[in-house]
Amino acid sequence: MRRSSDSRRSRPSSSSSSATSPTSTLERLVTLLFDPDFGRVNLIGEHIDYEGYSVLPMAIRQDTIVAIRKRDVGESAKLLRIGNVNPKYSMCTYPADPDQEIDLKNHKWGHYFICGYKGIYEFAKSKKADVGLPVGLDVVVDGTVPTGSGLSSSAALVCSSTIAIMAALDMNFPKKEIAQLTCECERYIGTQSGGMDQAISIMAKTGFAELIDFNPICASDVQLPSGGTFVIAHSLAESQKAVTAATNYNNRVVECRLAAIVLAIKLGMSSNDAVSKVKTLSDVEGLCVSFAKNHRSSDPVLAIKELLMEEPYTAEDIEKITGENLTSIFANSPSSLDVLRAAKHFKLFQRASHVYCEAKRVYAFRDTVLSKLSDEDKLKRLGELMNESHHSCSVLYECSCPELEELVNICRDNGALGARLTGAGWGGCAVALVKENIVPQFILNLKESFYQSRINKGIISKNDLGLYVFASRPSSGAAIFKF
Ligand code: NG1
Ligand code: MG
Repeated sequence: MRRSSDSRRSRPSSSSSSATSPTSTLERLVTLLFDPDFGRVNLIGEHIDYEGYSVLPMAIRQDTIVAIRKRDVGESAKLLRIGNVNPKYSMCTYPADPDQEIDLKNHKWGHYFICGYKGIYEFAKSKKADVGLPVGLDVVVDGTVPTGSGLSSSAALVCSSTIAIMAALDMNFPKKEIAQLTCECERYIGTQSGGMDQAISIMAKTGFAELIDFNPICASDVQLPSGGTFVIAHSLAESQKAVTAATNYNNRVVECRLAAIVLAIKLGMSSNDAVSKVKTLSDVEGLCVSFAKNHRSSDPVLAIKELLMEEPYTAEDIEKITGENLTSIFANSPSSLDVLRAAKHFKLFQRASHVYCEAKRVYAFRDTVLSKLSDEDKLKRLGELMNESHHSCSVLYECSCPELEELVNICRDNGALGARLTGAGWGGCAVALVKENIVPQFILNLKESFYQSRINKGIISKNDLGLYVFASRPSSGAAIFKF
């Protein structure tokens, strides 16, 4: 787990820094460019961004910083050298070649930088921007977003790397375009992510949560009711998404695609069209209107109740419906083929139920915030929606874990209005909505009921507790500081 939060808090100020002062390599690098990018906590809307549905996250104060400088002469001009202030992450070296392949079988933390590096060159090429020949880059990364915690440390690193490279190469693109490009380039790591983390990392504003829509990416400010605070607590189970993708994250993306294809066929689309055109469950929602002719509602949840079976589907079951082998449906996606190799069956009904209901909860959350209810009643309703979201993640999407279940229950037992896992799940953090006036006591209770036994077992140190449980206000998104 991470070192103490204060270990890198003495950043040099712009006035005291100078590229020529006789400082250590790190300090000299840091004087060139600061680029903090913030972690995020998702308040509601889990595992639906990659299905095209809106989500509602906010940025948190924990951040990732990338310091960067160009090297355009000698041998260094051929290399990307990526160091980390945290000794747990050893130096990574790559060729200064935007066309390099990322070695997915050999996962390294520096690969996230390369996602941004490849992404920015590709984007610049598509915009016909003149970037000149590749140059070497010296990079140092530091950060306080806990890794594998569902707080989007990966996206914070990809986004801050991308922006740092963009600035080092004297390029500048609008925020919406950077949000889109970072969402796409994180997929080089092999996870089939949606765009939530990158969008909020780039577009967050202090004081607001954001409703993020996709296709195209768009963020609308959501002012949360007063009197409530979000407390984030780590379950101490680390979720290594890039390593477990085939059975966890990417597995769910594949299941959703299969659910969407099967549903489209059941709703009357030809199998050829369904296989070639339907990518997400949101693509199928419109077809439910024709289903509605014989039913009272075009609600996709009613359609799946009638058209999908609750028992898990085998590959053969699905192939009978589609008339095509699953391996040929996913032939262009090596990470999906990994999923097919690892999966025994596919829970199409459960995954689709989660996605459609969770998508509605996001709007119910936003509508509650905008409603005429008193702040107290708003908070109560938001808490209920968070609890419903957690239940769905846990039971239908099966992305919780015993540690998260324990933590969420402890949050509720100690007065949270609502509590849920946040981020991909399978470990990582929970977020609880807590009345402001009980926050200090609430955190103390969590320390006693959840963390003390882990401190006793030596899993974490008492001094680091503040890293694992904290209250957070909505913070701002990424920024560039040039020196
Ligand atoms: P985390 O757990 O923060 O990596 C992931 C995805 C999101 C979203 C959530 C689940 C990435 C970079 N992020 O978040 O896009 O799908 O899971 O809602 O893959
Ligand atoms: Mg991540």
